[in-house]
Amino acid sequence: LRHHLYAKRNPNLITKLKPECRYNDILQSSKTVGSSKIPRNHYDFLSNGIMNGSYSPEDCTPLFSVAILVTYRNRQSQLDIFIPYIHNFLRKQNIHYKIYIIEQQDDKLWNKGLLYNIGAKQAILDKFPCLILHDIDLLPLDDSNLYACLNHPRHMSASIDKFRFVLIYKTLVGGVLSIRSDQYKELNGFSNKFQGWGGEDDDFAERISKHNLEILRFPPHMSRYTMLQHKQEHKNEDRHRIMEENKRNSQNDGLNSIHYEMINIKNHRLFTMIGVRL
Ligand code: BGN
Repeated sequence: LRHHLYAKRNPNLITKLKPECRYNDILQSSKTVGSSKIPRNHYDFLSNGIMNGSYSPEDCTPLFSVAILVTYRNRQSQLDIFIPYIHNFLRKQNIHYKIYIIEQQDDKLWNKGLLYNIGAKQAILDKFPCLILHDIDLLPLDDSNLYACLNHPRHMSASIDKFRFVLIYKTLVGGVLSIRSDQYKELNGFSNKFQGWGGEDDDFAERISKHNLEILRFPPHMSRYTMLQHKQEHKNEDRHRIMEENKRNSQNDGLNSIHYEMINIKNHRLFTMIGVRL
């Protein structure tokens, strides 16, 4: 997988003259995170270097700039677990990252594909070269699962406890997926037509293969996640039909055809919340 590694900084990130961060031994570098250095000021201590959901390592120049996109509605208890967990996990990785929560603020059917398109549009505007599409109920278990893009999309959550750590089918891309921003644009993002649970990720896998991209995976032990418990969402009964329809036409349905009402973009310390009505 090494030759697939795709490194690109966010040009907006001002980098001082610092050595490049190292990635070949993440476990080793993670030991240095809890150093006993006295924080420069109280605010640094409070924020641990995180601001507006964004973090960049202090002692080295990161090679990777990554936007983490999390779609969300009405799962406060999961957000409360996910946010601190993921910051602790990611701070050990020596990457520059920012967490976007895209919240559907209406009572219409859940539309995850459209929410991802909205988040991707913002992250691309913010010059992030790499997107990680992340379910809020999945927590990564292995520090070597690098949150960065490779030269092909990577399904990062192949091994989930809920599925007894077994990949349930080969083309699954749901859960956690990394993809370069230029490739996301090339695929025209997700279909906006899937309302309710299921199917939008399988449709996205179709788009990936249509554009001759592969789905990469790290070895299973590096791709382990634990899933937070919740009740099953209402399934979309139309999902098979829409998938069949989309096989014939995906050019006009996706990132280039999103309709929504932007409510606000709110900067919290630990994440940036994009509130929308669909
Ligand atoms: C599949 C769902 C995915 C979901 C996985 C894992 C469908 C589409 C059928 C045409 N696909 O069955 O959306 O991510 O299970 O839960 O329902």
